[in-house]
Amino acid sequence: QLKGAVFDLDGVITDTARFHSQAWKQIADKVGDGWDEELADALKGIDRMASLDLILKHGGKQHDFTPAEKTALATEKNTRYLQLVDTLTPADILPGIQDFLDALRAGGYKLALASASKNAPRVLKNLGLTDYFPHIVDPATLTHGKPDPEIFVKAAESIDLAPEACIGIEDAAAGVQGINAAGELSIGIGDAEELHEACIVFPSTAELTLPNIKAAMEKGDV
Ligand code: G16
Ligand code: MG
Repeated sequence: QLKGAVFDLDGVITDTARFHSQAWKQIADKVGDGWDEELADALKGIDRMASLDLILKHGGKQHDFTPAEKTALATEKNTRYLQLVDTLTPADILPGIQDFLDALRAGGYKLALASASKNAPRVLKNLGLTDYFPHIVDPATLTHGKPDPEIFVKAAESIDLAPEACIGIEDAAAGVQGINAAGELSIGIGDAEELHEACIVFPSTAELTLPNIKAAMEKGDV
């Protein structure tokens, strides 16, 4: 019996990946590092300092900066990122998500947010979705990032549910792995091949509805 839903933010509720990419690319350019789409994809769901480490490693520059310099680069990225985040409005909620949230709420499901982003409350506020998510896992409390199940386990705990009673929704393969390891029902949004580990995959958030989830479960996909 499903009683709750655990949401990833970036790529599920709204597309902040383009802002992360834009802000990180400025840092990569500044340190004379290369940038490509593969690197941008690899940063999805990865926390801020781990993202910087990946970017520096990509350009072979992982040993060129002191911890203090790295903190300054991450802060600079975040300042730029927040300028971009503050352009978000409710029009930037991904297709179908507002209706899905309303349907879940009407159905008595509990909602929790499992985002690696320390800026998640600000993003939700700009989208007008703060009231839907009284339970947001604070990424500062985590010892391990995705694909570790920790964030998804804590999200279920925050809404007093067993993981088995929750669906988890993710657009990143690492996130899907975390949801599976937490014991939740994983729903992937995006490419079926890339997200082949998910119990159910929908090509986009537009297909993310309770009837579609129930149909997939009855079909025995799950
Ligand atoms: C998001 C993004 C990542 C980003 C991370 C941390 O994760 O996908 O690219 O690095 O948050 O963000 P911040 O620097 O704002 O703390 P998620 O879990 O929402 O997909
Ligand atoms: Mg995501």
